[in-house]
Formats: sequence, structure tokens, C-alpha cells
Amino acid sequence: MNATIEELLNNQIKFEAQASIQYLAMASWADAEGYNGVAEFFYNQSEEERTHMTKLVKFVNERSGKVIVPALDAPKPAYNGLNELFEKFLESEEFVTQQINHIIFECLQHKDYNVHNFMQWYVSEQLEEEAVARTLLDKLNIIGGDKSGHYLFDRDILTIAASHEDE
Ligand code: OFO
Repeated sequence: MNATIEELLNNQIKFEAQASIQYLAMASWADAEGYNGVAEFFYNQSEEERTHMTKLVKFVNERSGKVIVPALDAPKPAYNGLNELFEKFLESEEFVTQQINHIIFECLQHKDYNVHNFMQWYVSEQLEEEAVARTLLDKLNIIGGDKSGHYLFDRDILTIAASHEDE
């Protein structure tokens, strides 16, 4: 495996792992604040990111690359409210998308069509996750500081996210 691509894939393993623990911290914060639906949403997101990480670990090993299981930064533990929580969620997804686009670019530079092909799954996954994050943040922006709006958002979040994924 090309050394640059190998390094980028290892970086990506870290970004997916970092997203996984960040979303776990978000889930835990929401749980403690009494937002059970939001907590469930982020517990699920955290699991998903973990599978994205493992998929990369397995792929690098299959291609006889060297996997470096990374040390992670401490996740942000607390938020001012649901708006900040979902702003950070969208930021995190946008960051991951940029990194994936960078890998795709480098794959083309190095003519590594195998990794390029493998990464297409991540491209569609990011498209979907960014869309869900934007939809949820748009709804929160409409709700503003309204407490009963937050109650309904928390009650409906899993349905909203699921209906988005079916589109
Ligand atoms: Fe790994 O899917 Fe988002 O970040």
C-alpha cells in the first residue's frame, strides 16, 4: 500500500474513533439532561462511527498495511443546550467529509483505484449523515429557545432521523 494512502487511512481510523467517543459523550450529556430521544440518537451514532472505524481497520489489514490504533483526544463533555449540541454534530460530520474527500483526491493522485473504490461507501455515508445533521439543526433553529418545542424534538428525533434515511 502506498505510504501516503496508508497514513491517510490511519488518520481516518482516528477521526472515526474520535467521532464515536464524541457522540458517546453527547449521548451521555443528553441522557443526564433528560433528553432520552436525543441520547438514543447519539448512542446509535456512536455505534455507527465505531463500525466505520473497524471497517477501515479491517480493510488496511486486508491490504497488508500497518494499522495504528490511535490514542484519542478527550471529548467535549458538556453543552449549553440542544442547539450547541447539534451545531457540534454538524461541524464534526463536515470535518469528516472534508477528510474523506482529501483521501479520494490523494487516491486519484496515486492511482490507487482500489482504495478509491472502497472509500465510495464513506462518501455516500457522509452525504446521508450531513443531511440528517442539517435537518435536525434546521428544526432546532425554528424551535429556538421554546421548551415545549425541545420536548417534541426529543420525542420525535428518532422518527425524523429514520424518515430522512429512507429518502
Ligand atoms: Fe463515519 O460517518 Fe460520519 O463521521
